[in-house]
Amino acid sequence: MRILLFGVLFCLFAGCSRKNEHRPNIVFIMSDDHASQAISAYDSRLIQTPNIDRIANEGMIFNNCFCTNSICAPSRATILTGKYSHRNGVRDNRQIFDPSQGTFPAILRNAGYTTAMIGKWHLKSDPSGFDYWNILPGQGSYYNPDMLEMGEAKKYEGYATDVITDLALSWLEHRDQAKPFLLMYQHKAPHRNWMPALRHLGLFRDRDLPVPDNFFDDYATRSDAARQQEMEVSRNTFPAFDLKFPPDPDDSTDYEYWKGQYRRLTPQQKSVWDAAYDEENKKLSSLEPGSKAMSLYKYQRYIKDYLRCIAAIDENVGRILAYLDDHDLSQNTIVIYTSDQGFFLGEHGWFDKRFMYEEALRMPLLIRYPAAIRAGSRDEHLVLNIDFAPTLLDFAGVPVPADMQGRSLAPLSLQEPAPDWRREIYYHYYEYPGWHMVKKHYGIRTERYKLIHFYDDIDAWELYDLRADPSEMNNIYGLPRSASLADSLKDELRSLITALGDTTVPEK
Ligand code: SGN
Ligand code: CA
Repeated sequence: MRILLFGVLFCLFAGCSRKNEHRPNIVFIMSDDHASQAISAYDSRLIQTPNIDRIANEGMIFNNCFCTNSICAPSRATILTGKYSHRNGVRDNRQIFDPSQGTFPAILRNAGYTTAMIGKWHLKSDPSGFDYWNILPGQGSYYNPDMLEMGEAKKYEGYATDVITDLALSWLEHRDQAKPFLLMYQHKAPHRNWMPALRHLGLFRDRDLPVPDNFFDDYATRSDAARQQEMEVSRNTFPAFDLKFPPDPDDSTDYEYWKGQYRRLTPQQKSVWDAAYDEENKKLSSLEPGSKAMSLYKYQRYIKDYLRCIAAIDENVGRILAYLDDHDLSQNTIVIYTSDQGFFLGEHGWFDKRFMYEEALRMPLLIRYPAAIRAGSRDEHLVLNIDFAPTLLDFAGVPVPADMQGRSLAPLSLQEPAPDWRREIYYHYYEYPGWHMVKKHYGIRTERYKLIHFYDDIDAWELYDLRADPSEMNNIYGLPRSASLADSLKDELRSLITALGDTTVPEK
């Protein structure tokens, strides 16, 4: 009896994890705006990402992971707290995160982990719950980035994706080895304005990438929300800043944005940069402004630079995985690869995210944990970014606070039965008016259907049958044949809003 009691107490205090007496280390890798269409483990039409894919091949790939509010700071606050935006207080990129509400890194640190946060943070308040932090201020820069190391401003020479990795490797090397560790290693790339590393400027030079079938979408059948956005590749990209076309001082907004980043390059970096884009820009003089050919050319420039940024992420993920291998850490370390949200890669003619449509709603999620997760496994359940915090606490054997709204993914990743897993997800986006002018909306997605309500200066519903119409080109809301479906989804949506306590939904 005494031995049993001792065993239980030992488990409680030593943090016995699920079937695992060694508390796992955690490397949480998050990039910014990395769509799953640009990870070859999900879709190999655009780019090969062998190092990121390794995490899936040696672990589990989640095919249906979604964010609850497709924008940066809100998703990050949700990941840290396990709570929806309406509960954690970060509904858009302007609100300041209050870390005193509890975050999974702080909880792990209290439970005996050594913790670090390196790279893009974007939550306005300083990181809290970390033994070490070194972050990009705000959005950060791609070249020779300024960083804040424990609050102290420093400038690092080099390319942000490489610099962040160097700092992460250095922290791993010098960490307190008596404790398990949590490393949050978070890239700026491939966020706008998609500036590649010099060594990748030649990638895709000799070929064009496939154009999405709905690049020239006319938004017929959709609500005005789809028509009135400002995120079209052909219309809303800045020629110099985004597309690296020759800068024009008369186009003052674009010129100032472009100069702000270009002037960060050293003279040597500028000469390699200019040579590469001068060569690519030769074609421009043959293209009529406003023509279809020009739109397609802009798309090629956008997607190539976006993917070039990902090439550097993939290489650097390879460096982290190699470090774990070389230091005998791979077996007992959970490695997660994700992104704060999805992104449009020309689908509907767009870049950016925000909409509840599939490309922006989806998040990549790959988890490797050889001590517990079977290599090459995949999961199709509907999982959310609110689930990340409970998952990591669960794997670490630490109790999950009752106010976290997500559920541990551990049973799914261990392929244990989960008959009561959620069958629908809830989403709410708020940042309007603002960048890209995506109207406020909330909605529900089941395995097959999606119902969205746009509100504020509009009152419009959209309904999609994702099985028949995976690209969401055909809004069936308002058709007689979908009336009862819409009614039952509305009922489910109302139940979700009540269950999740979202008092920010306007009364009608
Ligand atoms: C910047 C970008 C926007 C982007 C937001 C939010 N403009 O403002 O295109 O939507 O960030 O992105 S830029 O010209 O400054 O690049 S987020 O990922 O941080 O939410
Ligand atoms: Ca983002």
